[in-house]
Amino acid sequence: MTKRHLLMTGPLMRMVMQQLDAAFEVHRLWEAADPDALIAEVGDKIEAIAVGMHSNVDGPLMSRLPNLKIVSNFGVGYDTVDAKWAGKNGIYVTNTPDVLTEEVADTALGLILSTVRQLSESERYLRAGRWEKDGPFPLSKATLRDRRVGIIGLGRIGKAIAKRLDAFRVPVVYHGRSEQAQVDYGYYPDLAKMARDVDILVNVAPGGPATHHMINAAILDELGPDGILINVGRGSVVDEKALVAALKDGRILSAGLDVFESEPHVPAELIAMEHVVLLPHVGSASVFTRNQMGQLVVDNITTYFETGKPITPVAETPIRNA
Ligand code: NAP
Ligand code: 8YV
Repeated sequence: MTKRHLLMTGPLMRMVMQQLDAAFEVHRLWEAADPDALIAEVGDKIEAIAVGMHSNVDGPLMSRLPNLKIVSNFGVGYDTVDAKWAGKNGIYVTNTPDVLTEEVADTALGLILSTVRQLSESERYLRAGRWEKDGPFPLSKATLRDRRVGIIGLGRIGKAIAKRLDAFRVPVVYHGRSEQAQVDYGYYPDLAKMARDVDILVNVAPGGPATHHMINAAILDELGPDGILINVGRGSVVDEKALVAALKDGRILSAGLDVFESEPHVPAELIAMEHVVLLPHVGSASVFTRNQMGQLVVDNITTYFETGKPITPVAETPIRNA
């Protein structure tokens, strides 16, 4: 039986590549000496794309693939795929929701605790032999006691973070584009007002033009000198230059970041700051969770070709029968 043709824009997990290689004629764009020539040669045969966060799948690329039916994205965030263009042109886009929710919420809590209680900094102190040489690590400036958390983006992951904070007896409020039904947490339609009223801002909103630099100098000033910013959403949501300035000037206390504006680049000024906590985008990065994400990338494509409908299409995707 002849295999359908699939374009892979960059390397994915081995278990994903193995399964896709077995089921499809896979074209590896990043390995092509001339990617443009590869698209010109096989573009009209391509029916599916498998993509990670490493590359953009935009209108100009998709318009060169006239038989494209599905773009399967590794990750719940799909800001690197032009889903609006795909939807308008009858192409499914899928992501990997739910299977990573608890893992990312765990990471967010780890970042909150580590930042508030300066745990990374105190570990570096111990490893440098300073406990023995200089005495006890200084008391942490902050505590989780008497803090309020404001979550930007109370979606799947935001709710899982809030649930964990409930157990810690830390009050939670949230900001989003609209108030949610059946949610007891206080809603702030105005992000600046929420930033003024809370001590910790946690961003779990997606990337993209609508949220670009939503957390800017003015929002950080509202958060104030005791305030802490946690970002597990997307780096593009935070104006990184404004954040560095606010941290340097002591206009906010600290930050715990898993995502950055130009990954894997992290500004040297942030790296030089002892009191901030910086993670290399590991929110979902356990073998257990990444395997589930990878399987969903494969299953979305194979299920689409078997049934005409993928498992987890994104909101912009038109539901239609193949
Ligand atoms: P989700 O269920 O769709 O939640 C996203 C939330 O963001 C929604 O509550 C939505 O609320 C809010 N939102 C969307 N656009 C907004 C805007 N313009 N302004 C304010 N709020 C907005 O998605 P999820 O599964 O929780 O994932 C959320 C994001 O986390 C992903 O998109 C991804 O960027 C990030 N993520 C990061 C990692 C990591 O490794 N660090 C891992 C997984 C996910 P409204 O619709 O009411 O506005
Ligand atoms: C992944 C993520 O690290 O799901 C997301 O949106 O940011 C993470 O789970 C990323 O997608 C891997 O490429």
